[in-house]
Amino acid sequence: MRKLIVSTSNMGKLREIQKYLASLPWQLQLKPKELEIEETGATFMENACLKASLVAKATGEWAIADDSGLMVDALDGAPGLYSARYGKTDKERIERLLRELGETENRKAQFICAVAIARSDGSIALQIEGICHGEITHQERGEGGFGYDPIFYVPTQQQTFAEMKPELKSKLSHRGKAFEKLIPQLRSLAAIG
Ligand code: ITT
Repeated sequence: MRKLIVSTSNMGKLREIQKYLASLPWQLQLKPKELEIEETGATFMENACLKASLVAKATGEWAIADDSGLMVDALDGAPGLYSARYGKTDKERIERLLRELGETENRKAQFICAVAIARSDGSIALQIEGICHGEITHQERGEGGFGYDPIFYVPTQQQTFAEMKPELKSKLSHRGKAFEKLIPQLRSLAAIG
């Protein structure tokens, strides 16, 4: 079975990625801890490609990476590419976002997820993006998920990501949309061997 290194340090992301790829004939392995990749790209996709490519080259195996972030309309797209660097912990990041948004009426936001898969030589084999539209709540709601999930509300479900059953978030989320497109392509790649 071909190995696929998951290039992430985010355990919430890892859990979700493992579920999406569970039925595929790839043996997943977490990237070595000491491999830290600086996210110097100008877009989510550039960062996903960087993370996949450098880990593939360093390990000599195929690698998958996900670069994601929350873009809030009233904050001109912030925190965006800096979503992970917006504070030191999930709690700090959420508090900062709610503070900066204050009582602003326009709460519209999008979660973006860019996924890239690199071959063992670092070249990119697949790249795909998913988007989920929603709104930022006034306070945290729900206990599930990770990251900004307690403040990302999906109007069609009347729930935040953190209030949803994991299966529902998996389907609707930015990551879910990206993997929905990625899985058939990844299946073909695995079949080619
Ligand atoms: P990597 O090692 O994979 O880079 P990271 O946490 O640094 O992990 P990103 O650079 O992609 O990941 O930053 C994304 C930020 O957005 C980070 O704070 C995540 O916790 C958050 N995030 C990403 N996907 C999310 C989701 O589905 N729900 C809530 N928050 C999410």
